[in-house]
This record gives sequence, structure tokens and C-alpha cells, in this order.
Amino acid sequence: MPETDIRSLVDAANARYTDPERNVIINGVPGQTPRFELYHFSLSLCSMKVRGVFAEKEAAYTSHDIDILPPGMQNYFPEYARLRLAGGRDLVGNMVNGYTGRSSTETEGFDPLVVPTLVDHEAGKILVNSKKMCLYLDAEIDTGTRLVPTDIAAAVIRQVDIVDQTPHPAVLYGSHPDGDNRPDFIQHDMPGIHDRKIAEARHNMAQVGNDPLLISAYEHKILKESAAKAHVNDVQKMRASVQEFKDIVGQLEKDLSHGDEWIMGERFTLADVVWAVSLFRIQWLGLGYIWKAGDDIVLPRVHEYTKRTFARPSFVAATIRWPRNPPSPHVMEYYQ
Ligand SMILES: N[C@@H](CCC(=O)N[C@@H](CS)C(=O)NCC(=O)O)C(=O)O
Repeated sequence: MPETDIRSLVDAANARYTDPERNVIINGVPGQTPRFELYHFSLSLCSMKVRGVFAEKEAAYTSHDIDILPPGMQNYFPEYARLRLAGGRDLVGNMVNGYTGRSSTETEGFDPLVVPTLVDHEAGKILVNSKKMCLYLDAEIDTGTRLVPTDIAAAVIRQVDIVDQTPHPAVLYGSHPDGDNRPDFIQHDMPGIHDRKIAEARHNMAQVGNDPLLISAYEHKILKESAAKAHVNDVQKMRASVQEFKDIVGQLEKDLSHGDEWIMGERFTLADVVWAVSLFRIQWLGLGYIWKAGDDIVLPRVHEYTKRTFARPSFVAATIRWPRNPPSPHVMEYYQ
């Protein structure tokens, strides 16, 4: 895509994002405008993965930490949606229209109103799927060490897909039927959130005039959020989502049976970047009992692995210490 077109889409989106604390350059070099520009959200898992790759590579980017939760909901702005739609041109025939508790673009479809979005000004590209962004950045930013080494790429991507398929949105937004340990502010803020998102989509849709693609984007978002509301209010579905977490982490214990430091062995890879994000969120939500219940170590390899991955400097910078990313009572040890 020509840089002039990208520039005008980016300028229009950026005009809505003006908070100097949320719109900053990370790892910048004085006098240089970064090649990459990232629209993301402090608390978003998909955003943490991409920030984690940037941190591993120590690469510069312009960061727009946009507030996706009510009352902000800055991901619903038409200017931002236009930028994403331009990046997802080949995906608009497969826009999201339902909800399984997951957010993988590959299985759920393209959501034009979410974060993250990555712009590469040098290559003239807009990327709209965090998995693709992580793979892309690893290939484009040459640090001499690959996060997806070519000889084990398939095995790394298999793990990335397991995390991408984990029903994280369901267990964040919905209460857990057999004991809800989610932090108080999440338990307080989540009821009714889907109705607020739907109202925000309608509000923005009413302002865009005759723009069929953009209107279709809002319509698909409304379909998704309506289905999401039904999912999180369905006890059986929520029970199944929580059970899925137990199964997925149980499989990780087996995948770590080689006894090495990282999932792929001695090499730290993208699999570890995304697993760190997923496991930290699981503990943050109060589901860390899957591997450690009180003093009882249930899954010893996963337990040890969390300590290593949570201590990784890139993870500390991109997730634990990222501003506006509140701790929960379940992870306070990492905030002392
Ligand atoms: N498959 C997409 C999923 C993106 C996604 O679902 N993002 C969430 C945060 S992790 C979001 O922006 N939600 C806000 C909303 O739906 O209003 C990706 O990996 O980039």
C-alpha cells in the first residue's frame, strides 16, 4: 500500500489519540521516527504478545496505548476502524459473526474493531492479527537470533496456536461458575459490558454516513458482542471454558517433560513469549491453582516454567511493568 495512503489513515486515527502519556515512542533513537507504529492496549493479551516481541528485539516503535474498556472504548472510533479495514482487506469476506470464547482470527474471523494493529511504514503494510505480527516482526527485525528458528518453526507455531486458541476472552469477561477468583475490579466492571460495547458500536455506526464496509464492520461487531454476552451468561459454556484451561495447561506440563529451560529446549522462542503472557493472565485471574494450589505443587514443570518466563526482562517490560496494567491480588509477588 502506498505510504501516502497509509499516512493519511494513520494521521486520521492518531488525531483521536492525544494523551501524551499513552502515545509515546518506545526504545526510540533521538531524531529518528520509528519504522513501526503499534495500536494496542495495556491489558490486552494479544497486545502483550506483540510488545513482548518488540521488547525481545529491543526495537523502536510508536506506541498508541488505546483504551478499549468502557468508558474509553477508543477501538470503536471510525478512523481506527478504517485503518484496520485497510489492513484486513483480504479478510473482510470473513468478518467475525459469532463467539466461542476465543479471539483467534484464523478460527473466529476478522474483527475490525479490536487491538492490536501494526503499521510498517517502511514496507507499506498494515497488519491486523497479533500472531501474524509476531511472526512478521521476528522475520523483519534482524537481531541475529530468531524467535521462530527455521528448523523448529512448525513446532513453535503449534504452541503459538495453542495459546491463540485458548478461550481467554471468556474467562476474563465471564464469571467462573465453580468459584470466581477474578480480581474485584474485573468482577465489578464486567457485568453488562457487552451491552455497553454494542451501544458504542451503534453510536459510532450512526455517525459514519454512507460507508457500507464500515457499517458492515460495526454490524459484525454487534453480532459478536451479542453472542459473547450469551456465552458468558451460560453456566455450561463458562464451565467448559474454564475446563479447557485446565486441559491446555495440563498438556503444557507434558510438553515440558524434556526438563529443559524453555518449551523448545534450550532456545527461547516465540512459544515462550506467548506462553508467558497466557500463564501470567491465568494466574492474574486466580486460576493459578491449576499448577499450584496453596502449598500444593500440582504441575511442577509448569510451576517452575512460570518463574522463568515471568522473570524474563522482555516480559517484565512488556507486561508486568507496562504502565496502566494493574496487578491483581494473585500476582502481587511480581510487583514488590
Ligand atoms: N485475533 C486477534 C484478536 C484481537 C482481540 O480480540 N483483541 C482484544 C484484546 S486482546 C480486543 O481488542 N478487544 C476489544 C473489544 O472487542 O472491544 C489478534 O490476535 O490480533
